[in-house]
Amino acid sequence: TRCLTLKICDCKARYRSRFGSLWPLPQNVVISPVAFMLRSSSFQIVHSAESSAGPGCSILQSAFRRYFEYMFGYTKNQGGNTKKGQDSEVTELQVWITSADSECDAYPSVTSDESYELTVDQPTAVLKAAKVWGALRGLETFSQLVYEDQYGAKKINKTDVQDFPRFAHRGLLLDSSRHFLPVKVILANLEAMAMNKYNVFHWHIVDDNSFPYESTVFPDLSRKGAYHPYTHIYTPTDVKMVIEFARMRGIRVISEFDTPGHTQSWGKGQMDLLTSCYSGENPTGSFGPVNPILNSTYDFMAKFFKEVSLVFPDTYIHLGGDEVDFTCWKSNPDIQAFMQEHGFDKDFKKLESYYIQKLLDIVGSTKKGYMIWQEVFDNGVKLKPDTIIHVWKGNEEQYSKELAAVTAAGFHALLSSPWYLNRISYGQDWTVAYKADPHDFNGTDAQKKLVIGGEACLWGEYVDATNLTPRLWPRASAVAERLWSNQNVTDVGDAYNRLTQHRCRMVARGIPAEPLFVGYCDQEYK
Ligand code: CP6
Repeated sequence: TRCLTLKICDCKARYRSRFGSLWPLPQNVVISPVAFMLRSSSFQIVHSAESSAGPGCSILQSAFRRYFEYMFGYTKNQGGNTKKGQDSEVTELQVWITSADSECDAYPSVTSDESYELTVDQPTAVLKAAKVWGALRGLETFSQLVYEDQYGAKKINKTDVQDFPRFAHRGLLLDSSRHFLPVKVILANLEAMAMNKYNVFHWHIVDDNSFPYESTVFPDLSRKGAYHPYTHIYTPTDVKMVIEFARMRGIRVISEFDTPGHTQSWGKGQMDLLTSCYSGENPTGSFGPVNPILNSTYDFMAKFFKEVSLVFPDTYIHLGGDEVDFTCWKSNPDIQAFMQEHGFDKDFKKLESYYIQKLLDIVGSTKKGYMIWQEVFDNGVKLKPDTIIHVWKGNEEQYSKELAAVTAAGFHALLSSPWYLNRISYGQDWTVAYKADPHDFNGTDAQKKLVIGGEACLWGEYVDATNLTPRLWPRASAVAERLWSNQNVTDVGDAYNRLTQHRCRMVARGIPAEPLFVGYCDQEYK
């Protein structure tokens, strides 16, 4: 009956994968049946003598601490019996950064090397990586290989891993405008992201409903546009904290300031930024998208994005550009006149393109690359060749067509359509996310190479701090494996066995990830 209910296992009642609880599955892994002891009192994570990084590397130093604590807990087994037992024991994990530049003090980027090799043997395990980013991924893998035997003793098997990501961009979108998300919640989810080898936090920080980003150049934006002018804002210190916490985990922070639509909250603190809507000859008192016909709009955007480009160190900014409603623009007589002057006729897509074009030039001059939602590409806006088109609309047939069109035009693409985790349904919908693949479209190898990855999205209309984490995890884990692991990793039954254990591990580490199905965890959430 278990199998009938699940409809996903092959009815041989497999309860464990031969890959243990590894998630996402490494590209190459061989786990031998030979098991070694691992004891907190006699185990340490150290820099290898040959490593280009040492105790001065704070990324590694704090990762060593973090993973030691995940493996052994804060207090458990401390001191204890240090006499060597009969079993062979792993007493050291040596971390060896092989490249002369470890990138310890750098920010991660789309070209960061996240590959690593891990050899678990006794008495020493070795983790080799060119850069710290690979070492971070390898430490997570090492910690996932540790398990408790029937007596509660920590064990790890002799294992070889060679691993690297399938896609360079593995992102997660959180929306802090529809509901304010406390920094604590954001940090907890960055931690969960690291457990799943995600490497991009797409921060959809402002939108129609509120403007929690505290701008130093335009403080009125959050003073008037946030839900609350000082409890529901992200101060410069908060933003720095999020960025540094993410960096320590090899995660980029890409901010999104979505215009010209989705900007109602901007209007409260910035006069004349939004278009006045009209009923016949009279303004109605309500506002539409950013007013694209005023010079003051572009002066504002230049100053604002100059600040944003300095606050967020990532070399990319997401500029939105989705779902622009033309009703208000259509109603406004000044805009009608401007349309005539510029020969746009009644084609408001041309006006939208006019705005975006100018915005892209402004942001381009800050030396940043940009990402935009697919509408901007669909409307034929002229884009810099390094622009990333974010595909979010449609069903499988529609988004695969879009991916084909975007890459045929030579642009980089990022897929989110199948990963709208804000959508919920009864049953095991993680399998739907798991089965989608960014390379499932008709195109040449060159086109496939232009797909840099994907992002899971958790839009915030129905989500705040109370339900965000369980709504996201472990479904976002399914996306993580699709984006990290080899294309041929598609066995849903094996994935189920590993994912139930991975989910319990997240729970044990303090992340309230929801269950996939019936069952229990050895360490339940507390
Ligand atoms: N907000 C913004 C949203 C959405 C988008 N942009 C959205 C659209 C459809 C669904 C979920 C979210 N809430 N700014 C689209 C990119 Cl189902």
